[in-house]
Parts: sequence; structure tokens; C-alpha cells
Amino acid sequence: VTPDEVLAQPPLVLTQEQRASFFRDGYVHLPGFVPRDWLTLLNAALAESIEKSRAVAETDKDYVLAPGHTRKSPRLRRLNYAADNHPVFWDFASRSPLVDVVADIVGPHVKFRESMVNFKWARGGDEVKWHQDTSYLYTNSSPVVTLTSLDEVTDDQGPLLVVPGSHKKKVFRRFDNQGRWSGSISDADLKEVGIENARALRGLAGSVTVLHTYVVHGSKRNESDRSRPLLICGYEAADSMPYRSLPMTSRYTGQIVRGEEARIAHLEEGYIPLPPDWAKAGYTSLYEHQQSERRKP
Ligand SMILES: O=C(O)CCC(=O)C(=O)O
Repeated sequence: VTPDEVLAQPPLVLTQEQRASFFRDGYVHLPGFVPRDWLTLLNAALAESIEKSRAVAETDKDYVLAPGHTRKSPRLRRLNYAADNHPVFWDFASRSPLVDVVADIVGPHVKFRESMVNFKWARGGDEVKWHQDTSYLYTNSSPVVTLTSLDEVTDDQGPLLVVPGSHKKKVFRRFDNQGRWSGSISDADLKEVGIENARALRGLAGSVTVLHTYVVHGSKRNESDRSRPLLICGYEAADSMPYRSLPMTSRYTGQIVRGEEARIAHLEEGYIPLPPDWAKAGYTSLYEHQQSERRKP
């Protein structure tokens, strides 16, 4: 489905102007969108997940630990596969009003891709360098990520920064000068992006942002005393097909959460730099790839 075909369908929860602004700016931000009941459930699931991390001594498939993590005082970078790790995260990703938002952007047939929680822990939670979401590539540009803030986000917590309109520039390479996957856009290319125009997406707990797959975004370190848990759920239109293996697949990847399976794929024309073949290269995490000393040849 093309943006025009999406916009021709009646919206479910967004206004027509919000949908149009997504295609114009590459994102839409919905302050305080998530109903209170859902937010309470999500925060209870988050607390349980943090509790479980006390037993984890080294980064594993599910938990990406932050430096200084101990049983007594957990510090987390990421909970991978959130929907697999707690049923509430899957319920939210598959049957909450979030799916209505996604259907308003990608059309009535919606496929789930992935979910995770980025924690950005208090006092030092990581910077995420400027990037587009091209660890995976599909036959069209419908893939989106939704970012749900599980608590209020303030300026000193490293809110998400997004560059309006940057999705229309080009797909930037994310390799360093030794040809290793860096997960971030080079300083030379950043001059073309206009990061001075970035907007900070702070605000109430339960705010949701939907990002276009090619919009340039990143975030600063969390210098505050409060962690910044962000639930990330990714989807695409059912007629969008991955070119090759995805970095992080789970039992829910590819599941239709609204509408029906596609019988015809939608292809967009053009040239795009491919990410590594994760089936061979093995995906670790955005944090590892962005730190040069941890990169693989
Ligand atoms: O956690 C953040 O602030 C950024 C998340 C992000 O950019 C991503 O996961 O692609």
C-alpha cells in the first residue's frame, strides 16, 4: 500500500492531519496516548522484568546489561524480545489501541516484527548515535517503529531526537571506514542530515511516537536520577517482505495483528545500502555495534 492508498482509508484514531504529518515529517508524536489502565499493566510487567534481571550475571539473549549491573542494583540497557518475555507486552503490541495507530499509518493489514524495551538507566544510560532503522530492509518503506514512554520523559533523560523530513533525503550507509557495521551515520554524512533541526520528544508517560523507517534519529545520555524506559514495537504493512534474514526474530515476528496476510508483495524502486547478512554475521545489539572496539570485521 502506498501513502496515498493509506490516506484514502478512513482513520481509526489519528486525525488526517496527524497521518499526513507522518508522511511529511517522518514521524508523529502522540502525547499521553496510552490509556491509564494499559500503562499500569505495562509498568507492572516492566517491574517484573527488572526483578528477573537480578538473576542475570552476563548479557544474554534477553537481557542486555549496562555497566555496573548487580543482583542488588540492576542496571539494564535493553530487554530484547519484550513480547516473548511478558504476556502483557504481547497483549499491548497485538490488541491495544497502539495497533489502531499503526493501521492508520501502514494501512489495514498489519504485520508485527519485533519488540524490546530500551531502558536508558539513570545516571549514565547510553547515548544512541544518529541512525536510520536499516538493520533490516524490506521491499517497501512501510516498516515503522512505535516508541511508548512508560514514564514521563524530561530533557535531562536523553529524550529521542528526530530530524523532521530526513526520511526523504536518502538511505545512509552505516559502515565505518574499515567496512564494519557501525550502526550509525558517519560524521561526513551527518552534514547532509541537518541534525541542528532535530526535535526532542519529551513528555507525559504513555506518549507514543511512530517513526518512519528512514527518519534520522538518536538520543543523548541520561544524566538524570531517573531511568527512561521506552517500549519499542515494530510493524510493517502485510505486503512488505524482508529482503533477507532479520536481526532479531521471535515467535511473533511476521504475525498478522490486524487484517490479513498479503497475497501480493509491494515493491518500491531504487537502490539501498544493505545491512550485513545477519544469518552469517550474527546480530548483537545496537549498543555494541555503535562502539567501535566491539565491532566485528
Ligand atoms: O532508546 C532510544 O533513545 C533510541 C532508540 C532507537 O533509536 C532505536 O532503537 O532505533
